[in-house]
Amino acid sequence: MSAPFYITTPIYYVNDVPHIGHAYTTVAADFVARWRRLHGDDVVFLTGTDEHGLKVQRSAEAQGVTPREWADRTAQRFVEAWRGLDISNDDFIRTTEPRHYHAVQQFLQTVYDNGFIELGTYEGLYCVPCEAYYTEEELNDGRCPIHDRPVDHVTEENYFFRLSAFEDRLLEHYTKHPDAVQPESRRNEVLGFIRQGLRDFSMSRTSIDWGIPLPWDSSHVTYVWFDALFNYCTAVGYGADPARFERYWPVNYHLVGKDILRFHAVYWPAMLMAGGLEPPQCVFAHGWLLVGGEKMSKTRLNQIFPADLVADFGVDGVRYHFLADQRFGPDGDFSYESMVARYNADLANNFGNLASRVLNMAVSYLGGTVPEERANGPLAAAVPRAYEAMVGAMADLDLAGALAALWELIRNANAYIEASEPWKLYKAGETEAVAGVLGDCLETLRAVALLASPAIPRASADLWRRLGLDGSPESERLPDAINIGRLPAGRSLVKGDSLFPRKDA
Ligand code: ME8
Repeated sequence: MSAPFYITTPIYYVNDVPHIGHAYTTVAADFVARWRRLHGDDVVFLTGTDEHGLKVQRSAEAQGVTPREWADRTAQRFVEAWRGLDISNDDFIRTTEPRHYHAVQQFLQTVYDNGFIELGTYEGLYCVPCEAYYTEEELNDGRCPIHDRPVDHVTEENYFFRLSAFEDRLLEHYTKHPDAVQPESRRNEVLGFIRQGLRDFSMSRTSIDWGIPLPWDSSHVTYVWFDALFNYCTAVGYGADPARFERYWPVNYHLVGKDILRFHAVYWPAMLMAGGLEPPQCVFAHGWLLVGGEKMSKTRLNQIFPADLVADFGVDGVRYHFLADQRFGPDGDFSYESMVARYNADLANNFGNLASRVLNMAVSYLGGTVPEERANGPLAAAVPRAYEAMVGAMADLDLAGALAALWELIRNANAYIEASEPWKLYKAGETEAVAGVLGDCLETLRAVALLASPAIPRASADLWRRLGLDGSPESERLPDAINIGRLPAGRSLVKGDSLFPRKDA
């Protein structure tokens, strides 16, 4: 029976259209989901949209439409953006769906009955883009530390979530599960925040009605973050399908940007505990994709849209860049120039070139069929070594490291061709030796197509077909599928066009 594996992206606000910052997290989650499927896991990969709250309500007002119309319109943009990047999500959740209303209300009632929600008055400083309250000390000269804009002074009668009751339990949880927040620097940040002392937070609003009403007091709607975080439980059947929920919860990975770490690693586990549920197995917070050294945002007008990059680099080119160009964890700068450079170096020169050289030689020297012979040269050991390195890196979500290990194999294969000079062997009439060398290279290409498929599914599937293989890399199961000798002799090879044509700077 295959193992359950549940991975999520944040659900994105529908006040904004999808840009490459959103794509960054989503492509990363897709890579991991595909990698796990390739190992036979029963994967649920969830993404979606966050549609309630003041921020969305105000965007809709600015457009002169109802929040629901606005949400319908923008949610569709996200669906299309992910289709355009070959994202393999199993579900797309919208917080305005009835399934989510039911789940949230049931959960709220449980937390209320457990005594962790109580009525109070709130007076505070609120940042609408964050949908969060700040204290004076947290602001920079009275401005939101994330959005660098003035905050609103708000007084409301609110229900409060008793976060303060969970300080010890959270610390105990993170001591027992040191990997539950990654990377390490983020874990330290979370521990530091908890140790400073946790304040109860207001979890309802009366000033707006665009939200989920509290089941015991319909004059209040649920605070958008309380509603949004619960999407992760709704999607796997909380309150509707207990067996399914039991199977996938607690989630394996929540991938999030560092901007929303606190919500995911402090509020969320406490909320779950309050409702008698287990906290996430791991919250992994990555850094920002910066443009010219700044975070991309609507107000800075420095947003880049995935479809524009796909037009220039293809789907695989864009996916590969996000995964390989910066480590998953720290911030990284995005630039068109470095994208061209990496595309040419890694995809056109290394990957594409290896495929076309090997296939061309096999067509010229072997009549275009997979030979029986194998030289059992250095690649026979390099293939499993690359796979093992990828397994290790992927276990740590070192996505760029995993691809670097695979590209090391590609470089080894190119170097092996240089060293063994099949063209000379062919001229010298050493037919068996040529077949042996190319046999090893073709086996390696098969392994490369297989291991690259979670990152660059299109080129990998194309290469798979050119190798005369049936099905697609996705129909294979690792680790068995990595074994050398899986490429059947006698199959017809196809040269085809270049997989990644070079780009001019
Ligand atoms: O925060 N670099 O939604 P959001 C890297 N609805 N990642 C980026 C990025 C950038 N420049 N910009 C955005 C919300 N992201 C809430 C989440 S979850 C229950 C609710 C990515 O639309 C990154 O994953 O503001 C970040 O955390 C997320 O988009 C924020 O998306």
